[in-house]
Amino acid sequence: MQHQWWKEAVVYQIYPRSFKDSNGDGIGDLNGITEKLDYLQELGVDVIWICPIYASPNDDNGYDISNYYEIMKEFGTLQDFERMLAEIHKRGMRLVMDLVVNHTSDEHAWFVESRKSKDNPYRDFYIWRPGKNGREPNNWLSYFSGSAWQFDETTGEYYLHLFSRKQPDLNWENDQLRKAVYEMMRFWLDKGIDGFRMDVINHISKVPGLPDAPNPNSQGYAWGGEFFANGPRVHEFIQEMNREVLSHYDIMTVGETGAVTPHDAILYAGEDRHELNMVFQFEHTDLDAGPGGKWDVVPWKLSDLKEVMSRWQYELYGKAWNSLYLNNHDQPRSVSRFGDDKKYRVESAKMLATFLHLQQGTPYIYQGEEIGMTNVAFSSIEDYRDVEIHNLWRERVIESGEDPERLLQAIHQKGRDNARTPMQWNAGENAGFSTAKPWIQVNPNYREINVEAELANPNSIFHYYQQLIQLRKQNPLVVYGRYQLISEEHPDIYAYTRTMNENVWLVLCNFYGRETVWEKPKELASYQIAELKLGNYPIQSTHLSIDRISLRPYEALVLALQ
Ligand code: TEU
Ligand code: CA
Repeated sequence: MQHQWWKEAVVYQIYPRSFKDSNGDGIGDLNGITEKLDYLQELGVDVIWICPIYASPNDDNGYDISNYYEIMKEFGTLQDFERMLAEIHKRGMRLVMDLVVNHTSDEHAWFVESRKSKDNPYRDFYIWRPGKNGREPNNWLSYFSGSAWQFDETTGEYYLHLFSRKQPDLNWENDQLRKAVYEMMRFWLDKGIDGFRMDVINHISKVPGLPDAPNPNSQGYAWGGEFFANGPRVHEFIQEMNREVLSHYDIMTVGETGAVTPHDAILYAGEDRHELNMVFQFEHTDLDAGPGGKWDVVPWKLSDLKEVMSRWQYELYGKAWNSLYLNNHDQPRSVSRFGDDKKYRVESAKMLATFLHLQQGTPYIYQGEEIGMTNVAFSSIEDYRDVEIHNLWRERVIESGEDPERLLQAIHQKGRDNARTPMQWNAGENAGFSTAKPWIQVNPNYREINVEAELANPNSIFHYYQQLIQLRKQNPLVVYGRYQLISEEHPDIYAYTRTMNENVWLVLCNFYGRETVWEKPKELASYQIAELKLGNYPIQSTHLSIDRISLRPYEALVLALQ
């Protein structure tokens, strides 16, 4: 297996709008990030991935870009950007930017031109079709509720938008469009950035003819994923991008790819494929979705989590590299979802971190995860800001009369705004995020959960993450060792080993708030004792017998076998 810096790195994801406001307008910004770089350096992360900071009308908080060459006004200037980048590099860290090229904003100059007339030179930069039998060109659903098509009066045709109406899909079949994207990528890479996280990059190639999807709902719409995820020309396009742009720089790339299997991931990120370095898969974040989809929330099962994570570990081993994440700006907070955000918040946050960071792959920490930030439960829909949530509400409650309380409950569990409340820096006004009223309310638990309190407490979650990161830096086994699930049938414990040369480490994670016992399985019969490398409870001895280990609520242990 090739050694690479991006395999050894730990990535920290910043959602700039909610990270730190430096100028008192209630919105996080680039100078706010620069102010907090020492904090990130103290945590020990190597790479910072910043969600989109380009000019945008913010229908989807920057994922709707109106100018790829400008910084969003609320976030600062190009000069602020250059200073931030220089300060990141000065601290030995690297910067990965978001690349959003499946769609632009409808306010992007290309789209403004494109919608003007059928023979405009930019017409074909987007996906335009005439209606069919007085309806949309096909029956595809948008990710953000309703049809994926919007009628445009000027030319009497519809344009495709897999996301919001203000996010028209780009037409990657057009060579000029692809060239323009590559040129824009070079602009940022030539400024010295260190890579891209590529938004829904596996959606850029649509099946020609844009066929109707099967199994329409009562309104006639259906999920068309099979016609736009991992489409016919996607690998050709990414290989072209690699040849034209990526291969000329020492960078890291990660594709955001919903609806991928390990087999697909090897095609995107295989060591010999000349495409991307790794992808984000979504199988583990789909475990609490019922037959009705994301908002039909069901309890997830530990046995499923073992199956999914292990399958990704086994199938990618030696072929492609895993990315490891439990939350991001689109997902609920991991401690609320997979741990216990009340009685055992600290223990379970540390356990989840151990579980994730000791697997093979590049770990991603989402802002606030390192202090155990939790989901939020706003009592009114008015307090939410996310376009996905508001479209859902309009469709289900306003238009279809569904029970608002039930939907609000699902939003409390799964809504993207759970991850977007302001970073909790201290117990002061607005959690130290801003001197003004923040664009979205602070989670009321900021008085107990905040960075200042974490830094002051040697046993905090923050300090545990620091230790985990150091463990990775000091032990190549943590990066490159081979993964093996063990004690598969254990109902409470997720257990696995990592092996490199003659060294074997054992990771034990109790996923529940009760004591449980682990007994050594026969494949480890030749080991009797272990050295404790890390644990989330205070332990007196440095060595322990591994025949039978009793684990406290949410206890996690990392043991080097002897
Ligand atoms: O997300 C793409 C995506 O498919 C999901 O994670 C999506 O946000 C979720 O399923 C909605 O339920 C990316 C970005 O991460 C997200 O923030 C953007 O809204 C989206 O693309 C459009 O750019
Ligand atoms: Ca600001």
